[in-house]
Amino acid sequence: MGTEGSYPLTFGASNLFGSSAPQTFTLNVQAAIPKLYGGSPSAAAPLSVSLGLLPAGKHVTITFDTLIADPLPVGVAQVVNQGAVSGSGFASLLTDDPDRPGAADPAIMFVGTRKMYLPVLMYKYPAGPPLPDLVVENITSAGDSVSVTVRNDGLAPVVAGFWIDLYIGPGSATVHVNQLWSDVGSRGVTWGVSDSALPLASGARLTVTLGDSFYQPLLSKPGGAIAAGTQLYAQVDSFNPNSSNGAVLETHARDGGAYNNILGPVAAP
Ligand SMILES: [Ca+2]
Ligand SMILES: [Ca+2]
Repeated sequence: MGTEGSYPLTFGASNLFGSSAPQTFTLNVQAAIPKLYGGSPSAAAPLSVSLGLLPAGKHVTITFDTLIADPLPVGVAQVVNQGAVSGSGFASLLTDDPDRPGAADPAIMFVGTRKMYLPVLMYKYPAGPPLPDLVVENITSAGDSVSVTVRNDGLAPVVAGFWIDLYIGPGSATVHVNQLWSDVGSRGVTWGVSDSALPLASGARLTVTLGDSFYQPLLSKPGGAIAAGTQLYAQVDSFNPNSSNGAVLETHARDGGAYNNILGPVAAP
């Protein structure tokens, strides 16, 4: 399954210079440089696009077809880029992704490879055999470091890899699987828990931390220090594009119990 292809990246820019005369702007975009797991970075030449004369208060949206020339590293699922708009008489401004909250977000394009990171397992158990049951035990933060501890409350070990999402000050609570931090807010952290932590035995805990071996920098935007009182949520087994069970079939999914994979809101200290 290749990830080469052409993807749209959309930038927005507004002339917010009030009643001043129309001005000429230029959008400058650097080619994104994928770099993960020691892969060699490569980049196309930066782009500079004249936006022409933009009257005060007018908005322009520019969509690029982004060509991904080489397969993305396993685990990389988004292309992130941000332009800068320059003109005369002001410092360059960052572009905004119009589809995301905030006024100066980088454009993020999910390219559908996240599902490649973990094996997709098909379960066809009849009711009965013991299953795992993942829960989030706690979220701890201090300054710009943050950790999430998960626990297996089920009677069987977790043998498949799974995702953990941390939501930092989301616009709304996360309530179900496949609702990732980037779906409800602009700051968050993703971990991909894989082989070195498995199996996770019945009763066992696992703590993941910003920057550890499970941390997914290209799927994360922690955004620096977490202010006191910021609402934090975490979801374990948060993602599987092919199943509402996540990557791990748990007791509540099979037997119809309440979904217990989300902790929050927890106020940052
Ligand atoms: Ca669970
Ligand atoms: Ca699950």
